[in-house]
Amino acid sequence: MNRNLRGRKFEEMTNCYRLSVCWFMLLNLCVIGESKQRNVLLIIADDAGFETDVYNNTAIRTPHLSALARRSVVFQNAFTTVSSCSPSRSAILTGLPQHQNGMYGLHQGSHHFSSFDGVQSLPLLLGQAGIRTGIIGKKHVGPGQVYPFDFAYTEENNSVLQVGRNITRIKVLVRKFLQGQEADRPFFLYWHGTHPRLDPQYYTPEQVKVPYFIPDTPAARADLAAQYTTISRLDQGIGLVLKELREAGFENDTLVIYSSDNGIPFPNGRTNLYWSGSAEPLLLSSPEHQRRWGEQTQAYASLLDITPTVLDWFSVPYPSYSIMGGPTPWDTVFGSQSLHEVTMYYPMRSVHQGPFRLVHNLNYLMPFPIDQDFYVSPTFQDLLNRTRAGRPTAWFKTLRGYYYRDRWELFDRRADPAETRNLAPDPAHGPLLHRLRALLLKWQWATSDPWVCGPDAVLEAKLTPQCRPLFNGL
Ligand SMILES: [Ca+2]
Repeated sequence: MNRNLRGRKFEEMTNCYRLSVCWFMLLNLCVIGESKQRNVLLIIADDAGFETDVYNNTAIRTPHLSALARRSVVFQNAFTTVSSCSPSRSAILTGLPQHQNGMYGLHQGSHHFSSFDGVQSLPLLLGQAGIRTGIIGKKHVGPGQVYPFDFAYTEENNSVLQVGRNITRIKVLVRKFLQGQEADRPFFLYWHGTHPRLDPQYYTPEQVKVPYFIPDTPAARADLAAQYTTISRLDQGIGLVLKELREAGFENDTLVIYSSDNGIPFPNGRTNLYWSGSAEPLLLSSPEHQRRWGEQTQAYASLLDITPTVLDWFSVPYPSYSIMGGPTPWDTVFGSQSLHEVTMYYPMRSVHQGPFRLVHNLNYLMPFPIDQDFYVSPTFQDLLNRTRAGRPTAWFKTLRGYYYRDRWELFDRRADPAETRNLAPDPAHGPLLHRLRALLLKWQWATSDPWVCGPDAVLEAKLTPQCRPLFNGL
């Protein structure tokens, strides 16, 4: 693999976003624009992680994901920029981090966040290029004019349980979409499966594998068993959807992408920018690159790269945002989170380069917030009860340590894969800290991050944008 691809200048990267990179470039896969019809099926799971045999978890059976993996390049280092549903989905569908597209938090209900009106999303650009667009399942982003789809069965016009969870119904909707295809018109179909926790439990708590960041307790094991069941249902859905694609004759001209929006809904997972909250499964199945099928790649991928990858597949030009960032090293991904629910203001920025992860917790003096769904989960309730009673938690952190974080957290995942030892205060790591801080800051400026000066200065954007000091002791 060409290690310089992520560092190449935009002018040299015919057709790739300056901010991110399309995966064809990253993997040295050549995509040549021609008259052959190409389609895309984008499958984004909800809160799914590595609970699949594709990623060597032998406690769960996901035969359809495994079959897809045999026709895919399997990414070992893929990351979301933000560990929250709507912000992540907006980033996936625009190629812009949440602070740049405006979707700072959840879209639905009282949270009410939306992308900026001028954002040119993937479905908008594809629609303008004459490509038929479809969405099935939870949409969770807005406003409507920024994310238009020709064919839409979402929570906006249906029961989300029917279009997001009922896999038989989803199969019928995929069939309906494919039967509506005009000859020679390409399509982009986006399927978003939805949440867990309502399914019968096919797995026992004893069967599950407990990752390092989850307490090994009966409560957490039961929750994990439910997560496995959800993934199994998703896997069945993937089997049905891919069968529809095959039977409609589109298997050999459709790029299939599978990933998830954010970390799994467990402590240190969703809403966190640690590895456990931001690492994602990623399968890229191109019918035109069969020699790469089954390959495992260590290349770093950001879910921001989905938009340029899909645009490249269709040979559709990129929007020319004046706010685009600069070239990114091939082994580097960035993270940016501001809120989840409207009350959960806890801005974080991160950079992950090779084995190193740096997290900047801007509001580190306040406790890390907990979301409503996670709060009522048996895993978290058990953690609270055990902590209050002074009983062992079987967790790798204390609640206090989870709530109160250092402003800068620097981890070396080679020596410390669980990210438990903060190296930022260690003078021996001073040069590394300095370098990663500079890299992160550069990305924030390049992507017009309104939070770029926090928490010790104010961004004064008039004339020459600059940080003006607050002298607040930070
Ligand atoms: Ca989610």
